[in-house]
Amino acid sequence: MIGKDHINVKTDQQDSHQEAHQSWYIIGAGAIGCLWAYALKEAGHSVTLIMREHASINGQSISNTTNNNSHSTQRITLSTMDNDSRHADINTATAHELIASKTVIQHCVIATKAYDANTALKSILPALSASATVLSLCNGMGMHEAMQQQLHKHSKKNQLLLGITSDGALMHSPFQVAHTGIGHTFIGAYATSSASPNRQQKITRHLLPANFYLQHSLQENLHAVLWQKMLINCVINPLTVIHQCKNGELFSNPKYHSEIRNLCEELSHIFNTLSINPTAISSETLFDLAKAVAIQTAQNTSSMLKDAQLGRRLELDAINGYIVKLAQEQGINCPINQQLLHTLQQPF
Ligand code: KPL
Repeated sequence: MIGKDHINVKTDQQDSHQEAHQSWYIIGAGAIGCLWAYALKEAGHSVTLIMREHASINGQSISNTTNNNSHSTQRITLSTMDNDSRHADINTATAHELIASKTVIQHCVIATKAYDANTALKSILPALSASATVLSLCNGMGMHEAMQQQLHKHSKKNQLLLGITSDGALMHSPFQVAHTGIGHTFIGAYATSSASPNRQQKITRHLLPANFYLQHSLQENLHAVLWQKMLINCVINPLTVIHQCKNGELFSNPKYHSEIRNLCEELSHIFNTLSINPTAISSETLFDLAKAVAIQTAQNTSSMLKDAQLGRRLELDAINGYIVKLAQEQGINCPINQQLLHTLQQPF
């Protein structure tokens, strides 16, 4: 059941000032969703995790605690990089409960799998304020346009922001998350909205408090950062599944190098032929970028390998599948990516 303090209607004017206290709603209680829930709560905000009707995480069903105000709560435990254990109690609710209690959502994070992002957004649309800010932390590409369309159909003043993060996070069990790599999150607008550039900048600038635990910065042109992360994911994610190895081993083991180089060659060729960025990327640069990220996250299991280990659907459509789609639309050969897709579509 949702109580009154979830109700949080704000005006545009309030929006443009940094607020000491905001109410944040997060969809996706995976590693990144829980990391952000912890960080926002620690920064003094109220945080509600929006759960599925019969929630389960990594195959484990979730039971909530109901506190005195009859809110459902969950305790998030975060293991920090220096082996400290920190806790944050956060509210939980389903989208139905929020809509039924006439909650108005002004700030929302979507941290689901890429293939769930649009459905997740749809589920909370009736509760979104007409000037809400939605921050997508999803991996991959291809789903943002549909999200933007949905949001703008709801209200032209809604703002879709993307957060491109290199933070490493690992879920040990439901709501028990480890921060396994200190990364950085670049945040910027997906596309220009009907809000004036000034208002848009203010929303983004004042989105997160100065004492926010996770490193982040605003990025005027997110396109280049988004694509760089995407290309790196196209290298590390599928190959760690195929070789069943952690990120670091992919590059520390020389027997994988020629395969990585061939994949980088094809990816950079597609990227440059499509003129995605004004600046081309060489296959050597892509190899070095992917290697740097793999070393930085050496002990991490890539998100795709984790999904494969848990028997979950892989985010192929938003990563290598998206590249294949773009290449095929323009008649560019992409046999290596096609072969990767074919291999990864088989059960592991
Ligand atoms: O984003 C990642 C993922 O696992 O999806 C990388 C960069 C590969 C780090 O694990």
